[in-house]
Amino acid sequence: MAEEQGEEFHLHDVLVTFKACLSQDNELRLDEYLRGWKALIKFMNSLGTVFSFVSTDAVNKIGILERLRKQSGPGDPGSMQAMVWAELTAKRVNFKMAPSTDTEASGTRTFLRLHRALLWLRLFLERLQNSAPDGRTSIMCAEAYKESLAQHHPWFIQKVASVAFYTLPSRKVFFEAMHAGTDDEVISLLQEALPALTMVYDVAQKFYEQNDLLDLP
Ligand code: 1Q0
Repeated sequence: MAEEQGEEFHLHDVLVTFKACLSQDNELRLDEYLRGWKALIKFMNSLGTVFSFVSTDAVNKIGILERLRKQSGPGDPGSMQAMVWAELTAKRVNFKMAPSTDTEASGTRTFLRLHRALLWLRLFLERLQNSAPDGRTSIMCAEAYKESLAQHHPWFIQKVASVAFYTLPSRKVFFEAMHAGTDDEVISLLQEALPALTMVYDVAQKFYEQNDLLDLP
């Protein structure tokens, strides 16, 4: 379990948390997953207020899942898979309509939103890890977005996001904000973090795909 170190973001926390996300039989532990997201949000907030529209939505979705975790009984294994099965059995998942309030939102569709964002993160970090010292974070971010989240966002959000990307700090500032040492040390930590993140992503993707849940409104 990653202990968050004060208010400061440490790339290492994210690595530890995502590594702890999967049990031996590939059950995805929701508490660890949400803890990983919270560390990422902390990082994003340290980059400035332009991204508050992104973090507000992500924080909201984390909150929905945390509330559901608290409501679950003592016998609940606390995995994403268990949550989805329970909701499907109770017919809590709406396949036709988006929820009009947070309390209506199923954990299944809420998790899917974070899961899609995890693909963005993975594609972005892959680019960052392979980037030259003068690489532009705004371009890396925009490309990763286009290949992932943008495909699920309406035109208006895509426009706002593309403007926000221009305000991203430089690669140098990014690396420093990760608090993981020299550039080489940041890169080797990213090299370690990416497979962990990818495994978590792949387990969820396969599960949602097998159960025909990838297009939930
Ligand atoms: C650091 C740069 C951050 C750039 C983030 C890229 C994503 C931008 C676009 C997001 C716009 C979100 C506005 C709301 C959208 C919702 O409509 C949408 C759908 O929800 P719903 O309920 O209407 O169906 N929500 C989502 O798609 C969820 C989006 C959450 C995005 C969360 C991204 C947070 C990322 C934070 C980590 C940054 C760390 C970077 C490097 C870390 C190094 C380890």
